[in-house]
Amino acid sequence: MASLFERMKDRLSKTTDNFKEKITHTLYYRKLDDDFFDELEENLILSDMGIETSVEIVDKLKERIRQEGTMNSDQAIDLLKSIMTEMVSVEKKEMNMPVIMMVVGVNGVGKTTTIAKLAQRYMSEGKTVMVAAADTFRAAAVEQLTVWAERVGVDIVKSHTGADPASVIFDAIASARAKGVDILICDTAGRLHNKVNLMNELSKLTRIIEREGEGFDKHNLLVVDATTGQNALIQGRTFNDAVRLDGIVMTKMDGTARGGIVIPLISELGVPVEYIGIGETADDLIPFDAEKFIDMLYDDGGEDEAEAEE
Ligand SMILES: Nc1nc2c(ncn2[C@@H]2O[C@H](COP(=O)(O)OP(=O)(O)O)[C@@H](O)[C@H]2O)c(=O)[nH]1
Ligand SMILES: [Mg+2]
Repeated sequence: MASLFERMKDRLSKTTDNFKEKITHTLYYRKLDDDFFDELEENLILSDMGIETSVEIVDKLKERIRQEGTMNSDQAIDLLKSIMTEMVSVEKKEMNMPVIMMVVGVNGVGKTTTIAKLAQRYMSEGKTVMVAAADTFRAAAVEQLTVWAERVGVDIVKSHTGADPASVIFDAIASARAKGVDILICDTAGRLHNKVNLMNELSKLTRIIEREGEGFDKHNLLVVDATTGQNALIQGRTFNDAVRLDGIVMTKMDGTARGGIVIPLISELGVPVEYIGIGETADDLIPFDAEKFIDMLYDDGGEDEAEAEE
C-alpha cells in the first residue's frame, strides 16, 4: 500500500500541478521587473490565493528583495516560498480531554462525512468518542450520521427530525459525561439563510455547550469544501465572525485544482487547517501540515524518502 505521503501527493496533484504551472514554471529565469511582479500577483490570484493574500504576498516579496538586495528570479521564488510558509504557520490548538467539538459549515461541504472520519481517527488513537446528531433540520441528516456511526463503530445520541438541536446537544453532553467519553463530536445544520440567523443559531448552541459542558474543553471546527474556491474563504470569514473557530477541515482536496485556497484561509483568519479530506471513505482524512503543503507546491518531484512514512 502506498504511504500516506504518497497518497496525499497523488490526491493533491491537481492543485500542486496548477501551482507549478502558474508560478514556478512560468517565473523561473525571468527579469525581476514590474511585469514579473504583475504576473506573479495575477497568477497567485488564479491559484486561488485570494486577492488580499496575493497582494500581501507580492508586497512582502518586494520588501524583502529591497532589504536583501539584487537577486535573480530563482532566488526570488525561494523567498516567495519562505514568505508563504511564514504566512501559513499558525499553531494548532491543543485539545485537553474531555472535549466537546462543534462542527460547523454550510450544507454539502462534508461535515457529516468528516465527523465519521474524525471519530474513526480519534478511536484509532485510543480515545473514546461519541457523536451527536444535532443537524435535525434535514430529514436525511440524522439517518446519514447513524449509518456512519454504525460503520465506524461509534456511539450516537440523536432525536427525531425537527427536534431542537440544543436539546440533542444537552442530552449528548449528559450522556458523554455519564460514560466518561473523551471526545463528543456534534454535527450541526448548515443553514445559512443570512448572517444574523447563523449567529443566533450558533450562539444558542455555544451557550448550551458552555452552560452544560463544564469540565470539557471546547473545540469548534469549521468544514469547508476546496472545490468551491473563493466561496470557502467567504464562508470562513462569515463563520469566523459568528463563532470562535479553533480549526478548519478542508474537504474534497482530491480531484480539485483549487486547493491553494487553504493558504488565504489560514493567513486571513489566523486559524489553522487541521485536516484535509481526500476522498469519501472514513480513511480519507489526513492531518494537514502547512509547511509540507508549501513544500509540495514548489517541489519538482524529488521527494525525501525519510518523510514518506508517517
Ligand atoms: N471527494 C470527496 N468527497 C467528499 C469529501 N468529504 C465529503 N465528501 C462528499 O461530499 C458530500 C456531502 O457530504 P456530507 O458529509 O453529507 O456534507 P454535509 O452536508 O456538510 O454534512 C457527500 O457525497 C460526501 O461523500 C472529500 O474529502 N472528498
Ligand atoms: Mg450533514
